[in-house]
Amino acid sequence: MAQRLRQARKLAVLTGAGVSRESGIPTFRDAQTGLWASYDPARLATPQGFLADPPLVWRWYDMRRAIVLDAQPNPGHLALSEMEEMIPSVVIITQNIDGLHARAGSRDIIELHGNIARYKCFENEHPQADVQPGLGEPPRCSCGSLLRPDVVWFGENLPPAALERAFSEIRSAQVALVVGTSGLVQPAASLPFIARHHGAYLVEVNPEETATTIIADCFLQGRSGEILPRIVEAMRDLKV
Ligand code: BJW
Repeated sequence: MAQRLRQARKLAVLTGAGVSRESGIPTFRDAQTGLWASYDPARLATPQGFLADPPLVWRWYDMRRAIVLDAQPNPGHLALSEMEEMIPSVVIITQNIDGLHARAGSRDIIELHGNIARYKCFENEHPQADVQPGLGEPPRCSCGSLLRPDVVWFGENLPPAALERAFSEIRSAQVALVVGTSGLVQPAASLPFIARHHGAYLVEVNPEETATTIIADCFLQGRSGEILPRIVEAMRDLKV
């Protein structure tokens, strides 16, 4: 497996919440500690939920933004950025909104579900910078619409350019590495299947089996903060 990675000209990495778990950021679907165990996604992560109670949703994202700002990239994020030293093209396709891949030094990142540090207005998607923290409710854009975090909620389309590029990169990768995602949310969940269909060698890293495991060529069971640095170490020991 390390040899496959070492010889790849292009590596596409699909990441989910699990890669940031060891940075102290909760995942969504863990039965005990996942966000959806104590919060209702229909009220907090849909456009309808936002319109029903804008301050509730605004405060929930403020709380999560504070966690993200406090967090540091973990050895898993760092190992992925180190792979760039050994593979000519590494693209990170992430469902995460926390910005930790960029802070770990990865240079080519496709954010499928947006970024919690950015804001836009609800009606017209006007981007908005410099929003004060702790307002308690969403301020308004100059067009009059309420501001919201620039993330993708259920029922919303993913940013078209990001999605198009993700499909294209995954089709042309020799190796696809799927890390810390349950593989339950579409369309991101279809990317590993497309990679496999186009002949990529598929490696999955996760403590649990997922919807992707059945098609993986190699399933490495464990935490990404432990497994990914070991992969990098094994790659460094190999000659190409
Ligand atoms: C570790 C670890 C460690 C733990 N190391 N690993 C029916 C069928 C098919 C599709 C649909 C359907 N009904 C509706 C849909 C569409 C819907 C969808 O897929 N729903 C499914 C839930 C059924 N998708 C959408 O709505 C998307 N838009 C879309 O499709 O547009 C077209 C359309 C429109 C209208 C109707 C139909 C189609 C948009 C999806 C947006 C998802 N948004 C969220 C919130 C983002 C903002 C925020 O953060 O608040 O994105 S939801 C949440 O799930 C978040 C994540 O990015 C996403 C994926 O979760 P992820 O990352 O996989 O996390 P978990 O918690 O699920 O898994 C964590 C994993 O880590 C686990 O496997 C652990 O084992 C592992 N782990 N510790 C490594 N240390």
